[in-house]
Amino acid sequence: MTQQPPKSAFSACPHDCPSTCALDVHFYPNGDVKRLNGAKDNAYTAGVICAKVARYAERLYHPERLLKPLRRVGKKGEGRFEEISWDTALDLIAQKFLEAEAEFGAESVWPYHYAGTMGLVQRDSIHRLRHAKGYSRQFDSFCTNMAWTGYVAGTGKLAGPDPREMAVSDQIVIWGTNAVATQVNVMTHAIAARKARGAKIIVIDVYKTETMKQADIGLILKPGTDAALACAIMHVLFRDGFADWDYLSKYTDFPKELDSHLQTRTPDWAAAITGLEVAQIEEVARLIGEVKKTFFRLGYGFTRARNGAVAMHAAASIAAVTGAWQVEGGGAFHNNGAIYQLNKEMIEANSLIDPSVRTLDQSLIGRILTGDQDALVGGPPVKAMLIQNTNPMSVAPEQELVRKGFEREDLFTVVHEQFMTETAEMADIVLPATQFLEHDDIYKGGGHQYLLLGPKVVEPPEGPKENLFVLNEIAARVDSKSHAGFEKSARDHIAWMLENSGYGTLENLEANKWIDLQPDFAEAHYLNGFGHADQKFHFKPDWGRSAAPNKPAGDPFGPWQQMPEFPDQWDAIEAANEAYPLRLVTAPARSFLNSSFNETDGSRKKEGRPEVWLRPEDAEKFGIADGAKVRMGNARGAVTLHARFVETVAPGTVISEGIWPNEAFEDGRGINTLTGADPVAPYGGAAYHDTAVWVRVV
Ligand SMILES: Nc1nc2c(c(=O)[nH]1)N[C@H]1C(S)=C(S)[C@@H](COP(=O)(O)OP(=O)(O)OC[C@H]3O[C@@H](n4cnc5c(=O)[nH]c(N)nc54)[C@H](O)[C@@H]3O)O[C@H]1N2
Ligand SMILES: Nc1nc2c(c(=O)[nH]1)N[C@H]1C(S)=C(S)[C@@H](COP(=O)(O)OP(=O)(O)OC[C@H]3O[C@@H](n4cnc5c(=O)[nH]c(N)nc54)[C@H](O)[C@@H]3O)O[C@H]1N2
Ligand code: SF4
Ligand SMILES: [Mo]
Repeated sequence: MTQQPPKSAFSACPHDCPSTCALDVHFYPNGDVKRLNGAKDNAYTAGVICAKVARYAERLYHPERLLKPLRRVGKKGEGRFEEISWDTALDLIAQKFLEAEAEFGAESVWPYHYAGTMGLVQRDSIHRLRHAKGYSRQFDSFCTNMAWTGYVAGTGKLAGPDPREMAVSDQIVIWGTNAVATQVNVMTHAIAARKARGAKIIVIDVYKTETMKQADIGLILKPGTDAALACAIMHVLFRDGFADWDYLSKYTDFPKELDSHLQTRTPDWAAAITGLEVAQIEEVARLIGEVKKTFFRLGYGFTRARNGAVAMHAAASIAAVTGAWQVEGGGAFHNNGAIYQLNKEMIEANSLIDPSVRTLDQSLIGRILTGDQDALVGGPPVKAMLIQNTNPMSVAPEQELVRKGFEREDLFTVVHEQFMTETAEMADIVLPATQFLEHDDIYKGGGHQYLLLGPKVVEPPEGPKENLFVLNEIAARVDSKSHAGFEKSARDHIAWMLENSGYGTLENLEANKWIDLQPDFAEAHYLNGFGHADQKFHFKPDWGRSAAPNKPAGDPFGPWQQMPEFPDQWDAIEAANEAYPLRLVTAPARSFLNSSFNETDGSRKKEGRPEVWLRPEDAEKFGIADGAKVRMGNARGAVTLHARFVETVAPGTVISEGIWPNEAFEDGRGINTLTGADPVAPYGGAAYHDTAVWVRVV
């Protein structure tokens, strides 16, 4: 008798989203996946997930899924491939990697990855191959650098109050995150607080997002001016007696100096910089002063600028002026990365790291592949790549260079993917990958405090293989140093990591689905002191030595010596000028997740077409009509898309939502043609929302 498939199973969302939802997977009687729901018994997910993941069956059973290894037969990027067997593919990859190593050294091979899956086994096993071979290392700079650096500069630690405490707050400030689109569960808890206790929701963004539409108060400021707003808020707090001096003297480093520094950072001063009204700033400052139980939910969006770390630090500082950190439902939360403390030796083989091997910045991939000596850190050219979990031909900045790099005939590129992305199209070998429901993995939350199991719940179609398989098979063929991690299945990896991190057994996690790692109240609210050696919150950060998580060895990046001593507006952004009169923000689209889901019809229909949104009065200056086809460009390149009039965008600002497939643009050039890769001070990162452009009628 064949076994009946289960009606439901549990899993965890693998996508790069702070919510890392706990999922219930529902099946048809034939065992096919029907629908995904949010787990009701998980206190953070609380039964709610986003629409794009709820309809995951569309992605899982997509007719265009990659099912066979492919070898390029046409020219680079032409899209002509022939099917080959896994063995042929793996042997060829090994041969090419060994050739590159023999001729140019192991550093000429660059395993390149990011966060298509956030599963710790399937995402991070690539490091094991890297370290076992001495292949080039990767500095992760797409996403978190400015945000984490700025937050940790203040708190000394990447953790904060229990995010579920939002539900018991009296006021929630959602700053620089479009939570409705990017982490829906923030809204679940914020709305619960509003329903239960009339909590006010304040949203700070550069246009009226879906999140702002749900707010009691929305502040629309010019991009890159958040630190000015934060300073003026703190000015009012000090001026009007809302500063908690008992708290300040016990828990912070230089409160008196901050107070005097802020004397001139008045609401008038900030209004001129931010484009806000003085009265708006005064009102929000007063509310923050009066309501101690204010929860600041600080997102990534407002840090994707060349002054982003300063902006994050300034915003986090507000809670230290009011002492909101002391109360339940108060404080400033960004990410919980520091609470996990996992032993990843078996996955990553960190013991095999040779510190003399160079580290390449993932955002500089365009410069690296086109031979920029600075970007190559003086080492050999990159001759071979293995790419997993990322789509750099779309998501990386400076696309014109990225394209030129991938077009190189002497570059051997392997892309392991679920779909024929624009990066896969540039490959010499394309390998088909499993999706998360088809392999085992374990996930940690960024926006919450759970460690969650995501077990394999369905069989993959014949063909696609998990990342772990590919890495272990390549390792076996390229003379790598031995490491026990190459012998383990995904389940064995999970079990080893759990047991060696003090989190019990896999069987235990299987029975409980997740582990709640929330630190106790005093620790989470820094009542025992902040994470710095002096246990204080730092208003005056040591930017040159800010110990951001994952900071590579070496000097800080960019013009860090010019960073302000105290929270302040820092004029490091790519300012508008005569040639580039508008400032572009490339905000997320609700139905895409970075470039994921932009292959599904459901998501594409919801998003429409690539557009640039701008105020009618800004459009008028350039003779642009609503709906017109326009070119938007700068010194890095230009794209073609359609204009839309939106009254509720900050003046002088244009918004383009979503990382559309390049082919959705008329001339095949995607939005990251316009964004810059220059590393942001003091710890790198790409300033995706900080771009000066012109817009013209075609
Ligand atoms: N639907 C969807 N969900 C996603 C993603 C997605 O692409 N789509 N991406 C995922 C990933 S990888 C991440 S890291 C997270 C990021 O999620 P968020 O923390 O939300 O960050 P961003 O998506 O960069 O941008 C959020 C908001 O910041 C605003 N913003 C831009 N510049 C400024 C500024 O100078 N000041 C202020 N106050 N606001 C500004 C943008 O307009 C946007 O509304 O979301 C994840 N979730
Ligand atoms: N203009 C602009 N650009 C941006 C941003 C922005 O706000 N604006 N945001 C930036 C940010 S925050 C980030 S994090 C980056 C993210 O950029 P990426 O890390 O590239 O994220 P995704 O687009 O989600 O692409 C991940 C790819 O991984 C694949 N994948 C998923 N699971 C697996 C798996 O198990 N195995 C394998 N082999 N492949 C898998 C998916 O099919 C997908 O094509 O983009 C950045 N780019
Ligand atoms: S909200 Fe984020 S974590 Fe939750 S299901 Fe959607 S993409 Fe996944
Ligand atoms: Mo991200």
